[in-house]
Amino acid sequence: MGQSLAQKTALITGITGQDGSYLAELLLQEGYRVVGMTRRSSTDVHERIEHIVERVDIVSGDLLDQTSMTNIIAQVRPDEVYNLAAQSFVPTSWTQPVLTGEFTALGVTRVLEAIRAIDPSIKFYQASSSEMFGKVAEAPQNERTPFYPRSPYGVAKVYGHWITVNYRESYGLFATSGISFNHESERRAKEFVTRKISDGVARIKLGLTQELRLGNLDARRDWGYAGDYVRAMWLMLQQPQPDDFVIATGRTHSVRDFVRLAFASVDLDYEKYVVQDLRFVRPAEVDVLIGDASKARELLGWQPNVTFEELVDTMVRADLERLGRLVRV
Ligand code: NAP
Ligand code: G4F
Repeated sequence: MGQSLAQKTALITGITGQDGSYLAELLLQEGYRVVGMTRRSSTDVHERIEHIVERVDIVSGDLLDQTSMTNIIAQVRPDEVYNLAAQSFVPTSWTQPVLTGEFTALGVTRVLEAIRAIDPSIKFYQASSSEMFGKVAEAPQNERTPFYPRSPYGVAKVYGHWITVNYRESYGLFATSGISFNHESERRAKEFVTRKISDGVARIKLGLTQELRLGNLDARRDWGYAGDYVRAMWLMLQQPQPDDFVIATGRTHSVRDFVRLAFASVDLDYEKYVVQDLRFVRPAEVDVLIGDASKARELLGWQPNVTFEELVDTMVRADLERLGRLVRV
């Protein structure tokens, strides 16, 4: 792929994931050369980036493998690295705690070490998480709220956050941590609760199934739209100084609210279809999250554009359309 002198290069780890796909689209629009790191797989994992795969460069590497990370940074020589790759599903972190620590915690150090060794002027973004607040010390949560993670995933993200801060302070790296609250879209993997609900509602509406089995309906989250959140990630790396930023909508809703609205959007009553299933209840729960993104609003000029109601509706419509096509075939 040809590159002009002024063109910036961004490396995205986790480009095949939800956020990676939206961020790649945004950076292409902004004129970047986009390089995406993918790990070896025996199946095609490019579904979310199929529409842009001709416009990005794909390199093969793994957060578990220091050599691959160092070689990629040396070969690509990015201006900016967005570290989005992780084992990101909270329940899996209880069944695979060591692997989660390797990917989600130590993986961050491997990327930072590669940057430090090859070119410390490369800007680095770490995808930190509101799961770090866990059993929350205050509401709403901001950049100064203490962490109290409630899952091996949350613990691993706390490590990833602090190693980012530490490399900023120890070596002067431009290392920024974005503490994002939950963000969703029609590209969300189906095991996460919002997509599980939108997919389930569409299946029930189309007569493909009769029930939706869920865990704790009372948990509350600050849910936003993924497309809005990747814009914040990019803005963070355009600042004069590296820093930490909370990205959130400032509104919280229960899983039950999401369910009720999703069923209502297709004129169904959720109480007739939702079955509580203890298999989906967690050993330790994060009961309520709500973020205060004032710093991002003031310094980045960032604010979310998509409301909770729009998000629910968009996700249900997208699943109805997708499954409707399959049913018609
Ligand atoms: P996602 O859809 O689960 O994507 C995760 C990505 O990481 C995938 O591309 C996956 O590749 C890649 N990956 C996993 N293990 C890897 C490894 N060992 N080496 C290289 N790549 C690996 O997650 P997401 O929702 O886009 O989230 C992006 C990041 O933000 C994650 O770090 C997540 O923890 C964090 N975060 C997300 C949210 C949210 O609400 N979405 C909120 C806060 C923080 P494969 O396709 O090969 O599996
Ligand atoms: O959709 P979830 O699985 O997301 P969770 O655990 O909040 O984590 C997501 O957001 C984090 C940011 O805060 C990210 F860091 C992380 O990578 C991920 O993207 O669950 C949301 C809530 C939980 O309280 C869960 O107990 O929904 C509740 N829930 C109820 N029934 C369910 C279910 N969750 C899932 N996945 N499946 C259920 O059947």
